Amino acid sequence: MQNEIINILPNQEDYGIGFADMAESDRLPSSANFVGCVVGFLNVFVIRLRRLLLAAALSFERKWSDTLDDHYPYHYAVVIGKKLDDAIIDGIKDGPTMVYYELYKATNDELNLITAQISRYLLQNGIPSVQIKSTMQESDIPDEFAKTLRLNFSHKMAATRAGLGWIGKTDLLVSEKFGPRLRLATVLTNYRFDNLGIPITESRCGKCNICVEACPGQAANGQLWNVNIYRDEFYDAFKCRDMCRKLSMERLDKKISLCGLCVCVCPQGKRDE
Ligand code: B12
Ligand code: SF4
Ligand code: SF4
Repeated sequence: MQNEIINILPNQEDYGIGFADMAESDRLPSSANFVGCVVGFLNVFVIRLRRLLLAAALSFERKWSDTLDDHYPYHYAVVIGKKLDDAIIDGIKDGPTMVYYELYKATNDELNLITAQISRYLLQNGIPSVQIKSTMQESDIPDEFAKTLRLNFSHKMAATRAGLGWIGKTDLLVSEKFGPRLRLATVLTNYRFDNLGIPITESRCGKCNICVEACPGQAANGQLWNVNIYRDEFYDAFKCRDMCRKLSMERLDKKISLCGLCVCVCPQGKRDE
């Protein structure tokens, strides 16, 4: 089953693919003995309390969950990452370009086609699934989005669960092979694949701070990610969005949110120059 899905990819060198168990178990420490259980309980309690306090601090707004639990009754995911063209990504070192915008649209189309093919293949084998497109249509975006800049599904979370990479200091999925030069799409299903990826639960950025320093919106504070840290603790999506809008208007004369300097400068996955 997995090999057939992998074979749907048109060219395996330019893609990352992973199979994920989307359950939230990584937040819970595995406690084999009584002391472990107590520590585990306290840990979970502290994490929950911290979440509650954070939520309260955010004006009692309902925060969108970082997990699937509330919204999708699916346990497993196929995550596809399409590598972005190096020459085009290297070309955005001073801000977004028209060719980057074109690449962004073309890659979305390509990913949507592949995930549709995977869904179709699963269905032919009697397995229901749902395709989560690379980008949502304007009409599908919930009203709350304007206040939170969060959707109820994170491709990046599916990717860390599939073992494809970690979350970098400017909140991008960073893979060992392609760095952040990837665009993502997902298919969700309840079919348990035989070879699931090993989830990555913490950052591998170490002391690197290149994207934090290069970010023109000063959107990140340099804190390292792990699965118990919320996005808003280390990265300000509003600062990023505002800078993306400003640069898109200045450089492309378009009301969109493109920047991508953090994608361009990351040394992970960069070709030798
Ligand atoms: C809303 C959105 C934006 C907003 C907010 C960005 C943000 N980082 O939240 C704005 C407009 C600012 C934006 C900008 C850009 N975006 Co955008 N955006 C999205 C979108 C549609 C939803 C993101 C969302 O809801 N986030 C909510 C939070 C909660 O989730 P998250 O940040 O995705 O991930 C968190 C959790 O998943 C958690 N997590 C990860 N693993 C695990 C595991 C467990 C167990 C748990 C509990 C949690 C957990 O860690 C993360 C940080 O807390 C996604 C598509 C999608 N549906 O995923 C694209 C997406 C994130 N964007 C993408 C890109 C490329 C960009 C831009 C480069 C575009 C550009 N401007 O040129 C910039 C870069 C921004 C940046 N540095 O992150 C790519 C990222 C690819 C990658 N390699 O990471 C995505 C995935 C689109 C895609 N199909 O590939 N974007
Ligand atoms: S997209 Fe631009 S503004 Fe947003 S985090 Fe990356 S470098 Fe900063
Ligand atoms: S530039 Fe450095 S800090 Fe930023 S994501 Fe890449 S490795 Fe991590």
